[in-house]
Amino acid sequence: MTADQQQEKMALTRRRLLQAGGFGAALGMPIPFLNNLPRGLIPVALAQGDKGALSQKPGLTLLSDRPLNMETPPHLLSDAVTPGARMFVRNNGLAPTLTSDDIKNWRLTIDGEVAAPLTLSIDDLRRDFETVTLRLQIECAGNGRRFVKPGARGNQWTFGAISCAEWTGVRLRDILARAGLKDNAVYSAHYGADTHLSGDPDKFPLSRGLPITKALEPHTIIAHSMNGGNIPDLNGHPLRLVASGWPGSCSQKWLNRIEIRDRVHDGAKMTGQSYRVPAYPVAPGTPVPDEDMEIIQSMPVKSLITAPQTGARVTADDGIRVQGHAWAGDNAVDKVEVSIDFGTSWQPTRLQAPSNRFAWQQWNADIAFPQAGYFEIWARATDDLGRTQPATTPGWNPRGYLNNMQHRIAVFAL
Ligand SMILES: Nc1nc2c(c(=O)[nH]1)N[C@H]1C(S)=C(S)[C@@H](COP(=O)(O)O)O[C@H]1N2
Ligand SMILES: [Mo]
Repeated sequence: MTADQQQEKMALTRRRLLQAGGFGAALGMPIPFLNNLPRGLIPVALAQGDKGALSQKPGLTLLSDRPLNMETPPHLLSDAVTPGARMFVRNNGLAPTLTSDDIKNWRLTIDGEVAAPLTLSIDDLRRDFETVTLRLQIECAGNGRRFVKPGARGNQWTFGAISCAEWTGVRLRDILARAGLKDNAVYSAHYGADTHLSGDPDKFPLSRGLPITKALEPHTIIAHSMNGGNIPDLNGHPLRLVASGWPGSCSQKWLNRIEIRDRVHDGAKMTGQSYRVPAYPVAPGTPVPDEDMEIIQSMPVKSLITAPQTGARVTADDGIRVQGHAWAGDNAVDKVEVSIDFGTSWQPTRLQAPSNRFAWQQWNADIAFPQAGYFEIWARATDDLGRTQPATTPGWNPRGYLNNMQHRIAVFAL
């Protein structure tokens, strides 16, 4: 069959299913063969149906339904602690459908270059290791890809592939201490219970890892809870790794195995062009050979304007309060400034200290407009090494990662 014929056949199947009463009636029932359905069929219905992803996350923007990817509009990210319902979703494969038994019997295996491999239940984690609660930001390395030119394939994230929730769990380093790292341990390899889009059980949609130094960082945790309750299903319930400040892909969801390796991990989306950028600056659009690509580590400094909402009508005389967050990968944010004259002049904002390292930082400023009319508000953050967000897209790379250009919103001063 040619691709055209295949597409035609799929469209036909879809039409017939819709005519037959569709899946709407079936929603709410378990659909055991969900993972085997043809591309594009069920997930749309699920995303839009009552039990669907959008009803779990009202107001989020659906970027793709198979795999499921949703981002959060900036004005819905105003909370210092992101609620589950407003946490973006980035899936590389199909989220697992878990029964309560699956969750009760969940096991985390620690193996590879360790003295004593471990198999731990979630109760073991809660009981045998010190519990920590931290606010940790998670940002997809592709956040901002939409604005990169020439464009890159992949989810066209704008600004909303970022969250900062309060995670509770145990330090990965405490678990690794229990297992006993061998001298040749250099990298971790993470595995989750989601399935590959092809349905092939031998393939993983994503399996990334960390250099052992980042794995041993005291803020790298295995979380069983979020915001005082369960982790949302789409964000990794019942167990996930949180390695804040690095590409979100390092924070494996539905975590069930960490292998310690004596070399850099080569799992799904560790190699080739995935989550990698050129080792040297390249002109936009230049193909870069795989061997010249480097694994992304700390994410760059960035900020977000969460209020007002872009397009808001405000009063010129009284001025307004502008607010948002800023974060800087492994670093801290030193200052955030705002401009209402297209970057000609900048004014300082009040910036709060992070509640802990790797938490995003809140900032706000009171702005007065010199006259009525159209204004843009731009924000730029600077990290503690003096690095500031660029006004336009920074160093081009083939997959459109690490775009930390300034966030801009528009307001009408009346
Ligand atoms: N098991 C698993 N973990 C995963 C992914 C995935 O596809 N499967 N996606 C990763 C990517 S690319 C990102 S950006 C974050 C997003 O976390 P969130 O969906 O909870 O917002 O999860 C990461 N962890
Ligand atoms: Mo990501």
